[in-house]
Amino acid sequence: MATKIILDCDPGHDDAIAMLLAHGNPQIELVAVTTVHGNQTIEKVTRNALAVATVAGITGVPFAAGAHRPLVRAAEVAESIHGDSGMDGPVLPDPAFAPEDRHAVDLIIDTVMQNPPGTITLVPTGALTNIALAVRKEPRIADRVKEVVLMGGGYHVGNWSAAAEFNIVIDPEAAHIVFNESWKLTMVGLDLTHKALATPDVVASIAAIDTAPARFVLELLDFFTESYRDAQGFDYPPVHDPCAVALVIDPSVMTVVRVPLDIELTGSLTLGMTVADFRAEAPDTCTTYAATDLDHAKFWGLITDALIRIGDPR
Ligand SMILES: [Ca+2]
Repeated sequence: MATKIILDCDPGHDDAIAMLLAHGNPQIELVAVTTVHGNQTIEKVTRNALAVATVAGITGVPFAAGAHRPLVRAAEVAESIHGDSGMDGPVLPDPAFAPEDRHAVDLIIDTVMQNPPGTITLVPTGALTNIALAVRKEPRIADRVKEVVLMGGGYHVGNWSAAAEFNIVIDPEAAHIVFNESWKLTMVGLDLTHKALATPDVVASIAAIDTAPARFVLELLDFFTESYRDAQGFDYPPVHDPCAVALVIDPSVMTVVRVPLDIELTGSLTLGMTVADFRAEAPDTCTTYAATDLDHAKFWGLITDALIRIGDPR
Protein backbone atom coordinates (compact mmCIF):
# COMPACT_ATOMS: atom_id res chain seq x y z
CA MET A 1 0.00 0.00 0.00
CA ALA A 2 1.26 3.48 -0.86
CA THR A 3 2.39 5.76 1.97
CA LYS A 4 0.26 8.89 2.28
CA ILE A 5 2.33 12.06 2.58
CA ILE A 6 1.73 15.75 3.06
CA LEU A 7 4.48 17.70 1.30
CA ASP A 8 5.03 21.03 3.12
CA CYS A 9 7.34 22.97 0.83
CA ASP A 10 8.72 26.30 -0.45
CA PRO A 11 9.41 25.70 -4.19
CA GLY A 12 12.26 26.08 -4.72
CA HIS A 13 14.16 24.09 -7.39
CA ASP A 14 14.69 21.04 -5.20
CA ASP A 15 11.15 21.22 -3.74
CA ALA A 16 9.86 20.97 -7.31
CA ILE A 17 11.86 17.78 -7.87
CA ALA A 18 10.60 16.44 -4.53
CA MET A 19 7.02 17.00 -5.69
CA LEU A 20 7.70 15.26 -9.02
CA LEU A 21 9.25 12.29 -7.20
CA ALA A 22 6.28 12.02 -4.83
CA HIS A 23 3.81 12.24 -7.71
CA GLY A 24 5.62 9.81 -9.99
CA ASN A 25 6.48 7.08 -7.48
CA PRO A 26 3.74 4.44 -7.00
CA GLN A 27 4.70 3.84 -3.36
CA ILE A 28 3.71 7.41 -2.44
CA GLU A 29 0.23 8.89 -2.34
CA LEU A 30 0.46 12.67 -2.29
CA VAL A 31 -2.59 13.65 -0.20
CA ALA A 32 -1.89 17.38 0.23
CA VAL A 33 0.67 20.01 -0.71
CA THR A 34 1.13 22.97 1.62
CA THR A 35 3.43 25.93 1.14
CA VAL A 36 5.48 28.01 3.55
CA HIS A 37 7.59 31.16 3.30
CA GLY A 38 11.29 30.39 2.74
CA ASN A 39 13.11 30.29 -0.57
CA GLN A 40 10.84 33.16 -1.61
CA THR A 41 7.69 34.90 -0.34
CA ILE A 42 4.59 32.81 0.33
CA GLU A 43 2.92 34.28 -2.79
CA LYS A 44 5.82 33.25 -5.03
CA VAL A 45 6.39 29.77 -3.61
CA THR A 46 2.66 29.01 -3.75
CA ARG A 47 2.49 30.06 -7.40
CA ASN A 48 5.58 27.92 -8.06
CA ALA A 49 4.01 24.88 -6.37
CA LEU A 50 0.93 25.21 -8.58
CA ALA A 51 3.14 25.61 -11.66
CA VAL A 52 4.97 22.38 -10.82
CA ALA A 53 1.64 20.61 -10.37
CA THR A 54 0.60 21.91 -13.79
CA VAL A 55 3.80 20.66 -15.46
CA ALA A 56 3.45 17.25 -13.79
CA GLY A 57 -0.29 16.87 -14.39
CA ILE A 58 -1.09 16.65 -10.67
CA THR A 59 -4.87 16.90 -10.22
CA GLY A 60 -7.25 16.19 -7.37
CA VAL A 61 -4.67 16.97 -4.66
CA PRO A 62 -5.49 19.92 -2.36
CA PHE A 63 -2.93 22.72 -2.28
CA ALA A 64 -2.97 25.41 0.42
CA ALA A 65 -0.79 28.38 1.28
CA GLY A 66 0.58 28.67 4.80
CA ALA A 67 2.67 30.95 6.97
CA HIS A 68 4.00 34.11 5.33
CA ARG A 69 6.78 34.62 7.88
CA PRO A 70 8.59 32.88 10.76
CA LEU A 71 7.06 32.65 14.26
CA VAL A 72 9.39 35.23 15.82
CA ARG A 73 11.93 36.55 13.36
CA ALA A 74 11.77 38.66 10.23
CA ALA A 75 11.28 36.79 6.96
CA GLU A 76 14.41 35.93 4.98
CA VAL A 77 14.49 34.52 1.41
CA ALA A 78 17.15 32.58 -0.53
CA GLU A 79 17.34 34.68 -3.67
CA SER A 80 21.07 33.91 -4.15
CA ILE A 81 20.17 30.24 -4.70
CA HIS A 82 16.64 30.29 -6.17
CA GLY A 83 16.42 33.68 -7.93
CA ASP A 84 13.75 36.36 -7.91
CA SER A 85 10.85 34.01 -8.69
CA GLY A 86 12.06 31.36 -6.21
CA MET A 87 12.28 28.93 -9.13
CA ASP A 88 14.27 30.78 -11.80
CA GLY A 89 15.30 28.95 -14.98
CA PRO A 90 12.29 27.38 -16.69
CA VAL A 91 9.37 29.37 -18.06
CA LEU A 92 6.65 28.68 -15.52
CA PRO A 93 3.21 27.80 -16.89
CA ASP A 94 0.11 29.55 -15.60
CA PRO A 95 -1.29 27.35 -12.84
CA ALA A 96 -4.11 25.07 -13.99
CA PHE A 97 -5.91 25.41 -10.65
CA ALA A 98 -5.99 27.61 -7.53
CA PRO A 99 -5.02 26.85 -3.94
CA GLU A 100 -7.78 26.15 -1.40
CA ASP A 101 -9.18 28.97 0.73
CA ARG A 102 -8.22 26.87 3.77
CA HIS A 103 -4.96 27.82 5.48
CA ALA A 104 -2.17 25.25 5.12
CA VAL A 105 -2.15 24.69 8.90
CA ASP A 106 -5.82 23.68 8.79
CA LEU A 107 -5.30 21.47 5.73
CA ILE A 108 -2.50 19.66 7.59
CA ILE A 109 -4.64 19.22 10.73
CA ASP A 110 -7.77 18.15 8.83
CA THR A 111 -5.84 15.65 6.71
CA VAL A 112 -4.14 14.06 9.71
CA MET A 113 -7.32 13.95 11.84
CA GLN A 114 -9.56 12.62 9.05
CA ASN A 115 -7.25 9.74 8.15
CA PRO A 116 -6.71 6.67 10.36
CA PRO A 117 -4.00 7.02 13.05
CA GLY A 118 -0.49 6.19 11.88
CA THR A 119 -1.19 6.65 8.19
CA ILE A 120 -0.01 10.18 7.34
CA THR A 121 3.68 11.02 6.99
CA LEU A 122 4.65 14.69 7.14
CA VAL A 123 7.42 15.61 4.70
CA PRO A 124 8.51 19.21 5.35
CA THR A 125 11.08 20.56 2.89
CA GLY A 126 11.03 24.20 4.01
CA ALA A 127 10.92 26.18 7.23
CA LEU A 128 8.96 24.38 9.95
CA THR A 129 6.53 27.24 10.66
CA ASN A 130 3.38 25.47 9.39
CA ILE A 131 4.18 22.21 11.17
CA ALA A 132 4.89 24.01 14.46
CA LEU A 133 1.64 25.98 14.20
CA ALA A 134 -0.32 22.83 13.32
CA VAL A 135 0.89 20.85 16.33
CA ARG A 136 0.26 23.81 18.65
CA LYS A 137 -3.26 24.30 17.28
CA GLU A 138 -4.13 20.58 17.32
CA PRO A 139 -1.74 18.69 19.65
CA ARG A 140 -3.40 15.34 18.84
CA ILE A 141 -1.63 15.28 15.47
CA ALA A 142 1.63 14.51 17.33
CA ASP A 143 0.39 10.99 18.16
CA ARG A 144 -1.65 10.59 15.02
CA VAL A 145 0.95 11.09 12.27
CA LYS A 146 3.02 8.09 11.24
CA GLU A 147 6.26 10.09 11.32
CA VAL A 148 7.97 13.30 10.24
CA VAL A 149 10.69 13.00 7.58
CA LEU A 150 12.13 16.43 6.94
CA MET A 151 14.81 18.05 4.85
CA GLY A 152 16.73 20.47 7.02
CA GLY A 153 19.58 20.83 9.43
CA GLY A 154 22.77 18.82 9.53
CA TYR A 155 25.04 17.60 12.32
CA HIS A 156 28.42 18.53 10.86
CA VAL A 157 27.96 21.52 8.57
CA GLY A 158 25.68 24.47 7.80
CA ASN A 159 24.91 26.36 4.61
CA TRP A 160 23.31 29.63 5.79
CA SER A 161 25.88 30.01 8.57
CA ALA A 162 28.87 27.93 9.59
CA ALA A 163 26.65 25.87 11.89
CA ALA A 164 23.10 26.17 10.56
CA GLU A 165 21.07 25.12 7.56
CA PHE A 166 18.61 27.50 5.84
CA ASN A 167 15.27 25.78 6.61
CA ILE A 168 16.11 25.60 10.31
CA VAL A 169 17.87 28.93 10.84
CA ILE A 170 15.17 31.07 9.20
CA ASP A 171 12.65 29.84 11.80
CA PRO A 172 14.61 28.22 14.62
CA GLU A 173 11.74 28.57 17.14
CA ALA A 174 9.45 26.56 14.84
CA ALA A 175 12.18 23.95 14.40
CA HIS A 176 12.58 23.77 18.18
CA ILE A 177 8.87 22.96 18.54
CA VAL A 178 8.93 20.32 15.82
CA PHE A 179 12.17 18.58 16.90
CA ASN A 180 10.96 18.40 20.54
CA GLU A 181 7.55 16.83 19.79
CA SER A 182 6.78 13.21 20.68
CA TRP A 183 6.57 12.01 17.06
CA LYS A 184 9.24 10.03 15.30
CA LEU A 185 11.32 12.58 13.39
CA THR A 186 14.05 11.92 10.85
CA MET A 187 16.38 14.74 9.88
CA VAL A 188 17.54 14.39 6.29
CA GLY A 189 20.11 17.15 6.57
CA LEU A 190 23.12 18.51 4.75
CA ASP A 191 25.28 15.57 5.89
CA LEU A 192 23.13 13.49 3.54
CA THR A 193 21.92 15.93 0.91
CA HIS A 194 25.40 17.22 0.06
CA LYS A 195 25.90 13.72 -1.36
CA ALA A 196 22.81 14.02 -3.61
CA LEU A 197 24.73 15.89 -6.31
CA ALA A 198 23.29 16.33 -9.79
CA THR A 199 26.42 15.06 -11.53
CA PRO A 200 26.80 15.06 -15.35
CA ASP A 201 25.75 11.38 -15.60
CA VAL A 202 22.56 12.21 -13.69
CA VAL A 203 21.80 15.15 -15.97
CA ALA A 204 22.39 12.95 -19.04
CA SER A 205 20.00 10.28 -17.75
CA ILE A 206 17.27 12.89 -17.20
CA ALA A 207 17.91 14.43 -20.64
CA ALA A 208 17.43 11.01 -22.23
CA ILE A 209 13.82 10.85 -20.93
CA ASP A 210 12.92 13.74 -23.29
CA THR A 211 9.47 14.66 -21.91
CA ALA A 212 8.18 18.10 -20.90
CA PRO A 213 8.54 17.38 -17.14
CA ALA A 214 12.07 16.00 -17.67
CA ARG A 215 13.05 19.10 -19.69
CA PHE A 216 11.56 21.23 -16.89
CA VAL A 217 13.83 19.42 -14.40
CA LEU A 218 16.85 19.99 -16.68
CA GLU A 219 16.09 23.72 -16.77
CA LEU A 220 15.77 23.77 -12.98
CA LEU A 221 19.09 21.93 -12.65
CA ASP A 222 20.82 24.29 -15.11
CA PHE A 223 19.95 27.29 -12.96
CA PHE A 224 20.61 25.42 -9.71
CA THR A 225 24.06 24.33 -10.93
CA GLU A 226 25.05 27.91 -11.69
CA SER A 227 23.72 29.40 -8.47
CA TYR A 228 25.33 26.69 -6.33
CA ARG A 229 28.62 27.23 -8.16
CA ASP A 230 28.50 31.02 -7.73
CA ALA A 231 27.02 31.29 -4.23
CA GLN A 232 28.34 28.16 -2.48
CA GLY A 233 31.34 26.91 -4.50
CA PHE A 234 29.89 23.53 -5.54
CA ASP A 235 30.90 21.84 -8.83
CA TYR A 236 27.48 20.16 -8.97
CA PRO A 237 24.39 21.18 -7.01
CA PRO A 238 23.12 19.20 -4.02
CA VAL A 239 19.46 18.42 -4.68
CA HIS A 240 18.26 18.39 -1.10
CA ASP A 241 14.48 18.05 -0.86
CA PRO A 242 13.74 14.87 -2.84
CA CYS A 243 16.06 13.03 -0.45
CA ALA A 244 13.34 13.20 2.24
CA VAL A 245 10.75 11.78 -0.17
CA ALA A 246 13.23 9.07 -1.25
CA LEU A 247 13.62 7.89 2.34
CA VAL A 248 9.85 7.46 2.65
CA ILE A 249 9.82 5.44 -0.60
CA ASP A 250 12.78 3.20 0.15
CA PRO A 251 14.65 3.21 3.48
CA SER A 252 17.53 1.33 1.82
CA VAL A 253 18.41 4.47 -0.18
CA MET A 254 20.21 5.89 2.86
CA THR A 255 21.71 5.08 6.25
CA VAL A 256 19.83 6.50 9.24
CA VAL A 257 21.03 6.54 12.86
CA ARG A 258 19.05 7.15 16.03
CA VAL A 259 20.51 10.16 17.82
CA PRO A 260 19.20 12.87 20.17
CA LEU A 261 18.72 16.13 18.23
CA ASP A 262 17.85 19.61 19.44
CA ILE A 263 17.84 23.15 18.06
CA GLU A 264 20.16 25.91 19.28
CA LEU A 265 18.16 29.05 20.05
CA THR A 266 20.64 31.24 21.88
CA GLY A 267 24.12 30.76 20.38
CA SER A 268 25.73 33.88 18.94
CA LEU A 269 27.56 31.78 16.31
CA THR A 270 25.33 28.71 16.29
CA LEU A 271 21.72 29.96 16.17
CA GLY A 272 19.62 27.36 14.37
CA MET A 273 22.21 24.61 14.65
CA THR A 274 20.76 21.09 14.86
CA VAL A 275 22.84 19.76 17.73
CA ALA A 276 23.30 15.96 17.60
CA ASP A 277 24.50 14.08 20.67
CA PHE A 278 26.67 11.23 19.40
CA ARG A 279 28.41 10.66 22.75
CA ALA A 280 26.67 7.40 23.54
CA GLU A 281 23.98 5.07 22.26
CA ALA A 282 20.67 6.93 22.07
CA PRO A 283 18.33 6.30 25.05
CA ASP A 284 15.06 4.39 24.55
CA THR A 285 13.16 7.66 24.89
CA CYS A 286 14.89 9.16 21.84
CA THR A 287 12.50 9.69 18.91
CA THR A 288 14.89 11.54 16.59
CA TYR A 289 16.99 10.11 13.76
CA ALA A 290 19.56 11.55 11.38
CA ALA A 291 20.41 10.44 7.85
CA THR A 292 24.13 9.90 7.31
CA ASP A 293 24.92 8.25 4.00
CA LEU A 294 23.29 8.04 0.56
CA ASP A 295 23.17 5.43 -2.20
CA HIS A 296 23.61 8.00 -5.00
CA ALA A 297 22.74 5.67 -7.88
CA LYS A 298 19.60 4.32 -6.17
CA PHE A 299 18.45 7.85 -5.26
CA TRP A 300 18.76 9.24 -8.78
CA GLY A 301 17.27 6.01 -10.15
CA LEU A 302 14.09 6.78 -8.16
CA ILE A 303 13.93 10.25 -9.71
CA THR A 304 14.44 9.10 -13.31
CA ASP A 305 11.93 6.29 -12.74
CA ALA A 306 9.35 8.81 -11.46
CA LEU A 307 9.90 11.08 -14.48
CA ILE A 308 9.48 8.14 -16.85
CA ARG A 309 6.21 7.17 -15.13
CA ILE A 310 4.91 10.76 -15.26
CA GLY A 311 5.57 10.84 -19.01
CA ASP A 312 4.08 13.76 -20.96
CA PRO A 313 0.85 14.60 -19.12
CA ARG A 314 -0.12 17.77 -21.00
CA1 LIG B 1 12.80 23.60 0.19
